[in-house]
Amino acid sequence: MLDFFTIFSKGGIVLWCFQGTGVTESFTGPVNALIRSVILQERSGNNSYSHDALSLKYKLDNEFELVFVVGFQKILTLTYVDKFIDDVQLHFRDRYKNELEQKGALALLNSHFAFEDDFKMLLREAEESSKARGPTSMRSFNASLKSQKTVKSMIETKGGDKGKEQGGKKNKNAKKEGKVLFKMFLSPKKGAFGGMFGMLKGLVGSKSLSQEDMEPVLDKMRDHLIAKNVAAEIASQLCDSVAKKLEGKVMGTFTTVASTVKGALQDSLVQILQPKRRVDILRDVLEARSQRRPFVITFCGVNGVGKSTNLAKISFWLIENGFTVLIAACDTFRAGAVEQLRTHQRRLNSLHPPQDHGGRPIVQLYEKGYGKDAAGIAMEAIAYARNQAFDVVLVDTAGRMQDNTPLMTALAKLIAVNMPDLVLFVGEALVGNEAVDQLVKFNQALADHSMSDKPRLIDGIVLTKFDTIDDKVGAAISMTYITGQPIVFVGTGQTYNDLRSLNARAVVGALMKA
Ligand SMILES: Nc1nc2c(ncn2[C@@H]2O[C@H](COP(=O)(O)OP(=O)(O)O)[C@@H](O)[C@H]2O)c(=O)[nH]1
Ligand SMILES: [Mg+2]
Repeated sequence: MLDFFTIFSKGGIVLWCFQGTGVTESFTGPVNALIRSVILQERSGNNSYSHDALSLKYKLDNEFELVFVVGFQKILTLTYVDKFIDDVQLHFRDRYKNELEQKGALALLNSHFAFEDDFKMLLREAEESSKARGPTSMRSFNASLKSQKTVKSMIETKGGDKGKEQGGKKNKNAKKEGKVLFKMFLSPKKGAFGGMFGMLKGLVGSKSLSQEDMEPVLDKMRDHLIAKNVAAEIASQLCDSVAKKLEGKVMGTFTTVASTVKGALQDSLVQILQPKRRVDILRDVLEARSQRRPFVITFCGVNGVGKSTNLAKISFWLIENGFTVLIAACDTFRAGAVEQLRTHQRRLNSLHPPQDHGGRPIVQLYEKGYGKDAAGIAMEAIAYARNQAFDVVLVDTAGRMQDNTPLMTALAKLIAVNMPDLVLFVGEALVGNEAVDQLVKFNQALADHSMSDKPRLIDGIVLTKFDTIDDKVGAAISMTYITGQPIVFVGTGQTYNDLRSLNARAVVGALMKA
C-alpha cells in the first residue's frame, strides 16, 4: 500500500499527486526532506531515502525535468515499487508528451493532468504481478520469510476493492494540480551553476526576491561580463537594472536565484543588441539615387582600429550590389593613408574591371594629398560625386584620440558641414573599458560642435577585428549600450569578404557561456 505518489517539475510545480487511503499525514515534509538532502546534493545513488517511518523512492526524468516520488511505510517491503515508478514515468511521459514539451512554468500550470485512472490501472497491474510472482521473487530478499509474508498479506488486503473506492474520493481532495505545493526556504548557494541539478540549487521558495538574495549571483554575473570584455561600468549598470527589474518578484518554488537573474540578464542583453532603428544602407542608397544625390557615409574612430580597411570592404560590398563608389581620402594626416586607399581602389577596380561597367571605373579615389583641411576635401568630394553621379561617397578620416580636443573639433566640423547620411564609428572588438570613453567623447564632440539643434551624432557602429577575440564579445554590448545605435557591420578579417552583420543571438550566447 502506497502512502503517496507525486509528480512534480524541477521548477517546483506539482503536476499530479495521489494520497493513499486513510493516509492523513501531509507528505510535504518528507518530500522536502528528500529534495533537500538527496536531490539537491546530487546524491542520486540508489534513488531511495527514508524519513521517519516512511520509505521514499524517486526517479528523475531529465528530459522533461520531472521528479517522480513514491512514499510508503518503511515496514513494508514493496517489491514492485522500482518497476512501478518506471511504469508511471513512461506512461505519464507518453500521455502528456505535448503538454510537457511546451516550455515554461505557465504552460505546465495551465495544463491539466488527469492521471487518476491510469495511475490506478498501473498500480493494480504492479500489485497483481508482484502477487503472481509469488514466493520466487520474495526469496531473493534477505529479510525473513515471515516478515515477507506479512508484507505480502498487507499489500493484498489493503490494496483491495475497498481501498480503490475510497482512494478515488480521497485522491480528488489530495490532488493539487498546478499548485506550487512545497515551500522551501534554503538560501542561495555560491557557485550554484551547472551540474545535473544546477537549476535546483539555491532555492528561495516562493518568497519575493530581495537585493540581498540576488547580490551574490549579480556579483558573479558582473565579473563574468567583465571577463567577456564588457566595460566594467556597463556590466555594473546592467546588473543594477536587472536587480531593479527583479526586486520583489515572487519566484517559483524550485526556481533558483541564479537562473532567474541569468534569464533577466539575457533578456536585457538581447534588448540592447536589438536595433531600435534598422540601418538599411542598400535601401537608403537607392533612395538617395532616386533623388539624384550621392549617399554619404563618414567613418570615424581612433587610430589603427580598421577604418580604412573596413571602408574598403564596404566599398566592395556596395560594388557587388551594383553601386558606384567614390572614396574621399580625408585622412590627410597619417603618412601612407592616401596610398593605402589608392591600393584598395586599384584592387577593387581589377576585381570589377571598367569594361564590365560601361568603361567607367566603378570605384574612384578623391584625394588632395596631405596636410589639407579634411572637411573641405570631403565637401569637394561630395560635390564631385553628385556631378559624376556616384551612388555612394565613403569619407575616410584620420584616426584621433578622443581626448585630443583640436582633432575632435575638426571631426565635428567635418560632420557638421557636410551632413553625411550616416556617421559610422569604427571600433575594435578588442576594447574593454576604453570603448565607453571613446564613444562618450566622440558623441560629445559631435554634439558640442554641431551647428544644428538636431546634431549629427554617431548613428551606427562598425565593430572590427571580431576574428581576434574568441568569445570575449563584450565590446558589442558596451558600444550599443552607450550609443543606443546598431552595429551595422562586423569586421572579421583582412580580406574584402570579411564583413558580416551582427548575429545578436550568437553574441548573447557567447556572452552567457561559462
Ligand atoms: N584581424 C583583423 N584585422 C583587421 C580588421 N580590420 C582591420 N584590420 C587590420 O588592422 C590594421 C589597421 O587597419 P587600418 O584600416 O589601417 O586602420 P585605421 O587606422 O583605422 O584606418 C590593419 O593591419 C588591418 O589589416 C579585422 O576585421 N580583422
Ligand atoms: Mg586609416
